[in-house]
Amino acid sequence: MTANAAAVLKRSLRDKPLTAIIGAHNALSARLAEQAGFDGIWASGFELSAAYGVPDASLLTMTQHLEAARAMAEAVSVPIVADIDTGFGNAVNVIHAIERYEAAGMAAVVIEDKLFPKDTSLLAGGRQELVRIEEFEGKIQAALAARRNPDFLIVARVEALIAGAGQAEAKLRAERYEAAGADAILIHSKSRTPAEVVEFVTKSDLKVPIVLVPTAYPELTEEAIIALGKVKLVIYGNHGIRAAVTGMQEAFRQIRADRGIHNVDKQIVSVERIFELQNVALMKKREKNFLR
Ligand code: SPV
Ligand code: MG
Repeated sequence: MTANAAAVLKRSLRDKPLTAIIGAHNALSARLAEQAGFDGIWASGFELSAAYGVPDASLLTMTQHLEAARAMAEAVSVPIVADIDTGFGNAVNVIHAIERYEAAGMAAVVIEDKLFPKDTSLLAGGRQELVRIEEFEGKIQAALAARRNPDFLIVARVEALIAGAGQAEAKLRAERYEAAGADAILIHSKSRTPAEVVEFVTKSDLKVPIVLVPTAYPELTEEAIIALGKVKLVIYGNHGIRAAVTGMQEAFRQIRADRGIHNVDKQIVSVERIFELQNVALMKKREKNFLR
């Protein structure tokens, strides 16, 4: 964990053309993301829900997500952006959440403007109910009032495009959330092409940085995002859990097909690599110094 992860993230957003973070669901996946060179970790509600084998629909508690995010923060030195969904209820719940996520060493939180309990954004036919703008302004202001470190970023996530409410509603909400004090605006879309977010970004008068999650429109590369000019943060939402499933599915299938582990053993990482990821070397050093 870095002493001031929030300041590190803030500096990255200011100085880099684009900051790129990726979803993780535990300390190990966060560590792999850091080693791969990402600027930070997205403590994804979707990934954690999937890891528990439940829908991403406000079923996990705040404590479950907070503990997973804390474990990630303890395992890496890059900043963690915590996905706190709708803030787990109303503005009072938001204050409770901000106090705890900030104390746990997060650099930022993203709060989305949907009704609690939410449904996951990318689900075809999902239940996408937007909260009233005034209520969400209150939640943003509650988050701002609750944070202790002014560098701790409060990102407002606009779900109007996800809900099918159109560009005008998305623009209105983004502007109102910026005026309420949000440090950045995440515009989410489940459109299979980037056209919808590109229209939003190019017509935007926002002064605060824009955040994209290009899961549904994967052809939008970082180069193309930088060319848009106003986007400072890209979040690769769920590739950690999808890659994990790809890997485990194939390895497990192979072991069953082979009725043994003789083939799979050469195809997966060694036990030594896992020791490395567990930081066993550090434990050995401590043993040497302190075991008497
Ligand atoms: C998440 O990763 O939990 C997100 C991104 O919120 S999405 O699943 O695309 O809504
Ligand atoms: Mg989420």
